[in-house]
Amino acid sequence: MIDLRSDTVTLPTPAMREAIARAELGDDVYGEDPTVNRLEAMAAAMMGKEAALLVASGTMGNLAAILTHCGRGTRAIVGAESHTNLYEAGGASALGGVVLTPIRNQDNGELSLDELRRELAAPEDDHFARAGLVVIENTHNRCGGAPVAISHMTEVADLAHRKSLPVHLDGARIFNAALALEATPAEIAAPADTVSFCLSKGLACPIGSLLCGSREFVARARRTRKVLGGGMRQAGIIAAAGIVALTTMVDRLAEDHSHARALAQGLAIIAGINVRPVARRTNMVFFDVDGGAAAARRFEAAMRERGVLVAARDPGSFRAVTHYGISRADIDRAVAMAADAAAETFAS
Ligand code: TLP
Repeated sequence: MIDLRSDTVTLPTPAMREAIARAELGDDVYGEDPTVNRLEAMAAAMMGKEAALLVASGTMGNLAAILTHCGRGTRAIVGAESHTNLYEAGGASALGGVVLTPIRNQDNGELSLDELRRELAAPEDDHFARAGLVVIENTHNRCGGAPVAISHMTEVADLAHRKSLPVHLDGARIFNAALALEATPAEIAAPADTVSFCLSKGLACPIGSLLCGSREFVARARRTRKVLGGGMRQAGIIAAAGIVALTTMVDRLAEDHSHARALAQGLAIIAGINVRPVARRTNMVFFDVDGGAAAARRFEAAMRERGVLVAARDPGSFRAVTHYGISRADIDRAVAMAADAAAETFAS
């Protein structure tokens, strides 16, 4: 199978398996796992923050961030299309009593600054939940994997900070953003007070994300992580793969971006397939097929029969993600199979 559903399907590299087997371990709840401590120090340095905390997943990283920043009954202002708003099972509300206030995302992943200004201008009034946080996402998953300009992030942060509100960056794919924006991860994270990023997407680790921020914030987030049941013991097993990822898997993301460009170009010339344009493509291709939901179902099944998996999104639309383990030959094959599947879909 050529599995393009997500970069989360990546399997660990041989070097990761080797590092996992040899990892020096301790009890991380006591702060005594040397491999976790090494990974957290590396992550903090790469993000330009004082400290970092290893968590089980991107969802846990964002949740721990929101619960640490926000008190019960406060509002986190998030993009309507953001992962936090749509795909994190309402955790911040369910577990932290935090109200998510969605505001519009532009097609390029930026937040509507007008709506943000309006939200932030809400008067101190007992009717309203107090604002506690602004969340941004880069790269922006649902907005085509678009890298969001640092200048925009700075504008958002300036507006938030003027109201003494912190900013959290969901940087699940911050290394893809860095590559596309020709910037360092630290430059991208700089406008935000805290940032989470994932080891288990394009970097191919089996598990793990890091939440980074000031020493004081991370100490509080460590407590939140414990509350969430996320205090792990010999977590160096996870961290060992993370260290391999940060040292060997970042530069190769360029290959994924070039594969995504090739895939987008290949799909774009197939009749009945419409590729959603993005200004700077990272590792994702969003497309829809003519004929609505029924045609889309036929297309997806025809792709599956031909050994290619893509993720169904909104009715009639799909996402394909390139990643470690997908070669240029796989992309060429996926395009050929898509042409075939489209011909079958629209013939019937
Ligand atoms: N995204 C997954 C799905 O949940 C949609 C994917 O396949 O892309 N932030 C962003 C921007 C993400 O894309 C994801 C995962 C997360 C956070 C959550 O990470 P995990 O899956 O580790 O909890």
